[in-house]
Amino acid sequence: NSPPCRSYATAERSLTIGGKQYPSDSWTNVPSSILDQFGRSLHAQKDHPISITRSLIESRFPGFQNHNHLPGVVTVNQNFDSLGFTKDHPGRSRTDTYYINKDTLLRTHTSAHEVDVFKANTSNGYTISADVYRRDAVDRSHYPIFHQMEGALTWDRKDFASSADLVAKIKEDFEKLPKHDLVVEDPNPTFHLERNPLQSEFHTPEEAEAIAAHLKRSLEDMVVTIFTEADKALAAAGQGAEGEKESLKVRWVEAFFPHTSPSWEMEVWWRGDWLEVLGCGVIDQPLLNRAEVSSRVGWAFGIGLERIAMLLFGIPDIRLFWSKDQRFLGQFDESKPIRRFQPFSKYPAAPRDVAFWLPKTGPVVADTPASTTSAPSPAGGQVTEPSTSERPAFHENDLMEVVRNAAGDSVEDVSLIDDFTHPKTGKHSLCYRITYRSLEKTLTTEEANALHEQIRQELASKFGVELR
Ligand code: FA5
Ligand code: MG
Repeated sequence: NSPPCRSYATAERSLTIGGKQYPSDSWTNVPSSILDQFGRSLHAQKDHPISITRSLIESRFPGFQNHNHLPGVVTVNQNFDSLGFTKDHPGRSRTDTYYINKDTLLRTHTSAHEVDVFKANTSNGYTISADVYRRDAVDRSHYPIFHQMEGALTWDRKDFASSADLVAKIKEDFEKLPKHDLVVEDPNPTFHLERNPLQSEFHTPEEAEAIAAHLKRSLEDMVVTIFTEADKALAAAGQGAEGEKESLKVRWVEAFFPHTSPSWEMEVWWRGDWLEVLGCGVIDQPLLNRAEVSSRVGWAFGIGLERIAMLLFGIPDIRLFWSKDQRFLGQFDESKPIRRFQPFSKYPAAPRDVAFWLPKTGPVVADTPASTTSAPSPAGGQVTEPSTSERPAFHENDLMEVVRNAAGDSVEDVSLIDDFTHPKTGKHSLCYRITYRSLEKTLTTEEANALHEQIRQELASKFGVELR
C-alpha cells in the first residue's frame, strides 16, 4: 500500500474547475495540487508584486485595452490550433501540458486568447494578463503556474492608400515612441531566409522592417523605463545596487514561434547570466486571417511577469509569490515606490538523493523540443488512446510532478546529479537531488524523510523504476 498522498484527479470521472464541471478521460492529468491554486489570479490581487509589475508594464503601452480576467480553461483549438501549432508540436504533449480532457486544457500561454481578442477587434492595441500552467522543472525560477502578459498592436491596411503609406505611418508612430540611450545588442538581420523568415507572401521587406523596429523600440522602452525608475526609487531609499555593480544589459536573440515570423526573444543580464524575459515577433498573417481581420498587420509579444518581478524587487525564489505570509505580502504596496524585498530568515535546506534504475522497457524521453512524447497528438482527427497495460515511459516532468504532489512548496529544487549507463548490462541509472526547504518553517529530519520516502515509493509504483 502506498503512503497517503494527494490523489490525482484522473481517478474521478469529472473535474470541477472554477465552479464548472468537465468530463475527464484518458488525457486528464491535472493534479489536485494545481486545482487548489487555480484562479488565484495573483496578477489582479491588489498590492501583490505580480500585479504591481503588470500595472508598470501596462503603463508603458498607453491606449491599449487591458484584459485581465479571461478564464484559464481553454480549448486545444484556442491554445494550439488557432495559433498554427503543428499537430506534432511537443508543447501539446501531456508531459508538458495540463489536460482536463482531450479537448480542454489549462492555458499554457496568454497567446491562447489572441485570435478571440483580434476577432472582437475593439482596439488597435491590447494586453492580456493571466495565470498560465505548464508541467515543468522544480527550481527557484520555475513553478507550474506562472503569469504572462500578451501584448499586440496592429495597423489596418484599409486605412492607407498604399503599402508605402502604411510604412510611413508605422515609421511616424515609431518616431513618437520614447527614446532611450541604452545600447542594446542586436547583431542579426531583421529577417533571414532559413533562421527567421519574412512572411514574403504577405509582407514587403519594408513593412516587416518597420513593424519590427516599432516592436523592438516599444519593448526596449518598457524594460529601460521600469528598471531605471525602480533603480531611482531604490537609490532614494538607500537600497541602490552599489555592491552588485550590475547595470542593466539587454539583447535581442532570434527565436521561433508558430504564431510570429520573424521572431525574437529579449534577454536581460541578471546575476551574471542572460535571462530570457519575453518572446515576440511580427504576427503570423494566417492567424489574423483566422481572426477575420486579414487587413491588419502588426506585432505581438508574451512576457513572463514573475521574471520581471523577481528582477525588480529582488525576489530570490518563485515560490514566494504564492505565499500568504504577511512577512511577504506586507512588503508590497502599489501606491508606494519600489522597495527591495527583505528576505525573512532562511530555514535550513534538507537535501536528499534518490537513485534508481530505469525499467528496461520504458525509454527515457529527453526533455528537448525534438523529443517524441509518450502522448499522442490530442487535437482533431485520430486520437490514439494510450494502452492501459503499458507503463508510461519515464519523463523528467513526471518526476517533478510526483515531487510537487507529495511535497508541494516544501521543495526548493530538483536536479539531476548523476546519469549512468552500466557498461556491461546497459542498464540506465539516474540520481536526482531533491532539496527540501520550506519558506515558512524549519522542516524536521523526520518530515523531510517522510516526504522523501513517499516520493521514492511513488516513483517505484508509478514508473516501475528500481530504487537503488
Ligand atoms: C510563449 O509562451 C509565447 N506564447 C510568447 C509569444 C507571444 C511569442 C506573442 C510571440 C508573440 P515562451 O514559452 O518562451 O513563449 O514564454 C514566454 C515567457 O514566459 C518567457 O520568456 C519567460 O519570461 C516566461 N516563462 C516561460 N516559462 C516559464 C516558467 N516555467 N516560469 C516562469 N516564467 C516562464
Ligand atoms: Mg521561450
